[in-house]
Amino acid sequence: MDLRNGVELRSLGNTPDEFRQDMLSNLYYRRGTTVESASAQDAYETLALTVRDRLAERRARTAAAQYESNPRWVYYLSAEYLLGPQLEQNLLYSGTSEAAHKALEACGFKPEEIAALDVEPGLGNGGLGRLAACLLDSLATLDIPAVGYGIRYDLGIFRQEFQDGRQIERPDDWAFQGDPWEFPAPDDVQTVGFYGHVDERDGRKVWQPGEVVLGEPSHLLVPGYGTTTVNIVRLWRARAHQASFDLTRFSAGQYAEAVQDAVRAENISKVLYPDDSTAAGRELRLKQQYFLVSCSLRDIVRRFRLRNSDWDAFGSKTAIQLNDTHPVLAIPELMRLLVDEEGLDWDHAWSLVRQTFNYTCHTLLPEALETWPVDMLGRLLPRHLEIIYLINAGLLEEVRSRFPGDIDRVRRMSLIQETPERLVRMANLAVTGTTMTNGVAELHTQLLTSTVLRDFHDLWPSRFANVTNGVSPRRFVRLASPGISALISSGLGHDRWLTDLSLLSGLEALTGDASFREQWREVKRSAKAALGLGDPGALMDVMIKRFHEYKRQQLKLLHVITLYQRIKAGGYDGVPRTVLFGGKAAPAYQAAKNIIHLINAVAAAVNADPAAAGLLRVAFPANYNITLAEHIIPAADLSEQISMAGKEASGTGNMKLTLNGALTIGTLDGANIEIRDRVGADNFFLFGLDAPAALALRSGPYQPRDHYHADDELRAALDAIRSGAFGGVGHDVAASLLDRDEYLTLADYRSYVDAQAGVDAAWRDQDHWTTMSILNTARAGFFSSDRTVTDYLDRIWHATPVRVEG
Ligand code: CR1
Repeated sequence: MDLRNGVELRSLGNTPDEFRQDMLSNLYYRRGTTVESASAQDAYETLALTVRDRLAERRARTAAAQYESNPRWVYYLSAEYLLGPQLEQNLLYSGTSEAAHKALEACGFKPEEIAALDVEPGLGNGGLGRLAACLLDSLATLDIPAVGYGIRYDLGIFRQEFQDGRQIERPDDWAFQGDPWEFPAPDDVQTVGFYGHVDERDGRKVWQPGEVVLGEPSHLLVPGYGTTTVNIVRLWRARAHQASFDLTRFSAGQYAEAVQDAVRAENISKVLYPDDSTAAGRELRLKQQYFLVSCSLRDIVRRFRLRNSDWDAFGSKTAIQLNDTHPVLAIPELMRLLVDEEGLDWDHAWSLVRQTFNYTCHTLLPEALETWPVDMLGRLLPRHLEIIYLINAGLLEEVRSRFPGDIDRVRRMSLIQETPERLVRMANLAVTGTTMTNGVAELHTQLLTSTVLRDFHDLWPSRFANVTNGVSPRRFVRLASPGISALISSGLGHDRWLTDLSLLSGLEALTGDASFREQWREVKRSAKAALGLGDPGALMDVMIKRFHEYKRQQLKLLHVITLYQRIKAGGYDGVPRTVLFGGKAAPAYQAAKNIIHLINAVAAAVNADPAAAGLLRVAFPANYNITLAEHIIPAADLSEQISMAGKEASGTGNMKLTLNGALTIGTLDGANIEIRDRVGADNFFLFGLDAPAALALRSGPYQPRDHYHADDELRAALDAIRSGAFGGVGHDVAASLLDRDEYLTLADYRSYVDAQAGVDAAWRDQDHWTTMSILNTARAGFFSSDRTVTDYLDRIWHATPVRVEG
């Protein structure tokens, strides 16, 4: 192949023989060992390198083609990525699964055992981090020149264990054995400043940082499916400057003191904050955010300069997406680079900045909209605070001229909250410093523009758009469900659905084919058998997501207790069910941890009771992550999407489950609404208050105890919890529901339990259930992240593909 300057690259072969040869040379030359003495870990790493080499070759072609065309780049800035296990993905995308299988066997290794050594980098918490990974997958698949930027945390999201039913958090040293997928790039190291003061020199502001830390990048390959394009995600790791090692103290035996500055520097990328949807107001987190932003922007500018010299072109060559507010300091940082370092005038710089950035909001919870104490921000980043004040002055001037005399509005929209504490409002800064702000589902965008960001929508209505989330069909259908995928492909007669998911609609015609229905049922059944949690004949009822009171795992639990009490009373008329929970709670979120503890206690009681055998079982495998999700999702019959309406921004697990033929029981919240619109009301179990009704009830004098008194089954379930039938933790959970019930669990209980009776009735007609299941898959093609990326391209990024010769 012809790269730049006519340099040729030898192409690697993909026959089993060639693959085996390359594996052997990697084993000898890069692992430094032999077949006879190779451990399973050696085999895994060697395999990974051999697959990686194939992708690296495509990466080289991609980089050359992208450089050549000098396109508009899409840069995705995200503090979190949940990339999932890399081996199976990279085998599939490089088309080497079979060759690898044969090569391993020829060397005496069991492919499944080797695959099990692949550790997923858990560099994110939940939906937002996984969405980032799905978008990168689709960007590459659609041949868009794109780079993801993030942080290479030493410790990812904690490993969850249960001890006496309680969640225990263990460190996740994911790269302990090294990470064979990573390419370190120490020569692209960046220097990041913190603290210090601002001087003025020749009329220009100069920030003199009081502390500097190095940002060392490495990248992972992000292959597209069915195309040559291989993009990258670049992750920054904090390194101490060598000057921060105090040799004098070390020589004097003061070992801890000698390294304390170095340790402080490297702590910046030490650990992922395990909070989901709550702002953690800690200085270290603010440092992480600035670290990501500063390293990434310098890298983006470096890349821009490879092909361009004129700053005027910057905005048209660069689209930077801010994934939630975590990277929003990029706005003042780019202003600082352009004005202080490059000498552009303020207005010119501001127009480039606004042209460059766009912002995605992922929440409706007011407590999740980040704010930072003015003092803290000003101490850590003195020049940035000045810049934020200047941006604010411009904003407030515009507000005053548009809405003269509306002092309240000025107060609400200011980038600075004044009372009770002075805080910088990052979401306000994000909307002000970007071209477009988007929500992640129709309802979410509508609620954003009518509530949380209403004032900004009043001022700049055309700056808002919706882009409904999506998921990668490669990861969450093809890799997660080889069985369903093979059946879909044989039913449709092709596998083009993997890159055009709307083609799933071809399955509708097959619902009339009894043998196809039978095969569909069989595939779902064997996925349940493979999961090994409960009888494969039972209805697999799945609730997998982070633990949060607004998501209402407690509602699902009340339903389980009600079923159990019906069994105990001899009045159970439901179908056999396995109820499966999966998910983590933020370590400091006690109410959510109580719910986990209580679920485990109820599971222990139910699973040990012979009366429940064959009727009800509760499974709660620990440490829910992408790897586990890929096993659970294909096995699910029922998808629990039961948040209080108006709280879940979108949800993406709901999409993954629908695509795998699970039927949803859900509220009219987030993307559930769009799922129901598409699969049809007859193929969806709806219950509960809608968003306006929930809001109305919440804003009045809501009395959860009224529901307790009015409903015998609800009362019995709560009494059991409260009395300690499932341990002391039940008391706290019951008290919180009876006294506050912030998320209207009791108000929705009866409607939910009745809808679950509808689920039982539907399950009894297996043939009809299968038809509904197929229809769910057939009609869910919209929820591909390829469609999501296409929407971002049309509405926000305005970037075009660069095709790479194969
Ligand atoms: C939202 O809670 C949404 C994802 C992706 C989550 C969820 O409803 O589907 O973002 N937010 O847009 C989140 O993870 C930390 O915040």
